[in-house]
Amino acid sequence: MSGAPSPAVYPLLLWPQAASQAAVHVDWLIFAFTAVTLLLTVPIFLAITYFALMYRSGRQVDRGHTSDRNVKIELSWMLIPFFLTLAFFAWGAQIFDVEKHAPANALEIQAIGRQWMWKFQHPGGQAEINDLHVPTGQPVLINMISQDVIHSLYLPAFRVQMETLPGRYTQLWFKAERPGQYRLYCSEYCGTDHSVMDGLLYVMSPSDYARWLSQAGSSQSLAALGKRLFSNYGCSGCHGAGATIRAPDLAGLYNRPVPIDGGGSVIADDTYIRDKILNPDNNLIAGYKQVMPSFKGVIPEDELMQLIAYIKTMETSS
Ligand code: HEC
Ligand SMILES: [Cu+2]
Repeated sequence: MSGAPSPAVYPLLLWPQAASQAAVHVDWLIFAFTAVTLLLTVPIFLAITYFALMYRSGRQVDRGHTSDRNVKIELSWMLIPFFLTLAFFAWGAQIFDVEKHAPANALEIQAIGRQWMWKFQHPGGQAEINDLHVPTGQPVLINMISQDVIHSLYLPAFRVQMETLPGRYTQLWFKAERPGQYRLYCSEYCGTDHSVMDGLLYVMSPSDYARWLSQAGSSQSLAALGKRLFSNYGCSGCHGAGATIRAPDLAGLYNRPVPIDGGGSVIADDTYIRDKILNPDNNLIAGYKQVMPSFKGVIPEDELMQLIAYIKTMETSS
């Protein structure tokens, strides 16, 4: 692969080259904020030094002071820095907002952090440990969770970082511009081997990525794997067609509001569905008797992601 320097050559890159447009924006924000901070602090330090020398004890100078106040000057030194820093708030909030909303056409990759490794699953069912392959030119959304303690997925070349939490899905997204190899890290201290919880991010042209997928060894897509689990774990016995137990139809469930027993509703997102499988007693659904067994300690995180991938594909029958 060409382009980016091999990580082995630069073990510690303090400011790795930006590998996406978004990363360039973040860099501009950092540059500009550093410049403004210097603009606001350097003159003060210089003035302090100057006055300390000028009025040091024993020096013959005029130490009388006037009682004149200049309201304009006093207002200006309060209001100018105030509005300058407020502008940075707006700028930062705008970048934050973009980072929070992945484009709809994003390629969704599932990630699991655990002591001490990363596991990634592609929509086609390909899985990899610590390393991650992605294509250029397409937004990549990483949906992640932790299997134990808090970790954090950090992609310095893209200036993005997100905590992985036990029990809740979090996301980050980026759009790679140039093929190359970049580093990925866990950036949340997570125990003895935290320092080796890292890997390589391979950014490939779409055709190279397609070739990589085809030889990465997967017989079935994530959703197809989930479909098999759905019958293996007996879900289909209650939720499938022809079930004798009255259980909700999961078709079209994803991202829809679910009415909750006792009023209100919750959106059936990934975290809700996962929680329902592990703790069915939470959020009882209005109009149903709770007979679903808990699958806590039974279904591991990677299979939960496969089940959810399958539930997402279930279309309404009507
Ligand atoms: C013994 C029957 C039974 C089995 C087995 C079962 N469920 Fe359920 N499930 C239910 C019932 C009944 C409800 C609705 C009551 C409740 O929990 O509020 C439900 C609710 C759900 C919901 C929430 C549905 C909604 O409309 O919000 C999801 C998601 C779900 N189950 C998934 C699964 C999965 C995945 C499996 C297999 C790992 C599974 N269930 C196994 C009976 C079952
Ligand atoms: Cu970690």
